[in-house]
Amino acid sequence: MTKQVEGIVMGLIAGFYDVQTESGIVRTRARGVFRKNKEKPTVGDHVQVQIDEQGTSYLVAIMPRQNLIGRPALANVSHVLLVVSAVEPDFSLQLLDRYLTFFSWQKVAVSIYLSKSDILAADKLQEIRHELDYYASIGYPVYDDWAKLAAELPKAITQDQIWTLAGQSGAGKSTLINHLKKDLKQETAAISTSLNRGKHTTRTVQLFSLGEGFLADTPGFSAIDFTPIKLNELCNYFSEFKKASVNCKFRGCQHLKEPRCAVKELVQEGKIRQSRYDDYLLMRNEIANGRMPEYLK
Ligand SMILES: Nc1nc2c(ncn2[C@@H]2O[C@H](COP(=O)(O)OP(=O)(O)OP(=O)(O)O)[C@@H](O)[C@H]2O)c(=O)[nH]1
Ligand SMILES: [Mg+2]
Ligand SMILES: [Zn+2]
Repeated sequence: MTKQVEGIVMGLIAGFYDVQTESGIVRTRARGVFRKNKEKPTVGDHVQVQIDEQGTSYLVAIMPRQNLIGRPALANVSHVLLVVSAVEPDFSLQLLDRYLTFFSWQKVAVSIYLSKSDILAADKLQEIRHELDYYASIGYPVYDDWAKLAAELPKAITQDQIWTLAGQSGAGKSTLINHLKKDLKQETAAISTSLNRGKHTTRTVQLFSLGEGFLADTPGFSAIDFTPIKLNELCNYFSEFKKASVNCKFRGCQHLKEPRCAVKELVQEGKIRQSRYDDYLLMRNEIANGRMPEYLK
């Protein structure tokens, strides 16, 4: 008798999909129909798997997705754990703002983890902590201690939620996942110092069970494309701008040259970070020009 089971795609290995079902992992191929429809099952997808009497299984249906992010892609992400390194690669507010804005646009919540705080001089570290306090004040939980994260994360990941690591290559995503799940041994590697840009060691997306849901390791991705974002909606993805904008004189204020702009007033008072505002202007330019600047590629 043929039976049909539901599950979540955990990983992709040489054309096979590993699907977590109630009765364990099923390694299966996908029906040819997906190729014809230019659809592709993706890690994180909720799927239906058909298993016949001989035990042969086929992935036969993909349930509607909440979202699809990254390259390689991950589906149904509810929360990002963004890993930013204090050094190697250097801490970058600009890159942090890029990630936060991008994920805000994708309607994905973000927590920030500062890695490599153990190898930076105390005064420099203090500066970074001070910067991150600002991000905590605008609603992003910040961690710089993996032990604390390891204690809280499993409780935070609720039923079937998919959380993912994100951040620059070499930032320490796989290292963190190794800390979080001692039995996992994701490959980590020293970053190439010549470029100060991580060497890509993680090449595939894979889900690991954690708490009541999943945590995904992903290859580092830092080339974020803002061009699909509508220019006049960008300001909505800066949470503190959005909050302040109810006090702007004009509805739909873009916080540029408009009179009585609450966002610009807060920037002048030092209550909104100048760096956030500058990054907002840079991203606007990028969207208006339809391409990202060369130095960020
Ligand atoms: N001292 C120190 N080294 C770290 C820390 N986190 C990561 N590293 C080192 O940084 C290097 C890169 O770490 P990975 O975990 O491979 O980085 P990744 O973010 O997974 O990189 P990709 O897979 O390329 O995206 C490795 O040599 C790690 O040992 C940390 O908190 N402290
Ligand atoms: Mg990695
Ligand atoms: Zn305004």
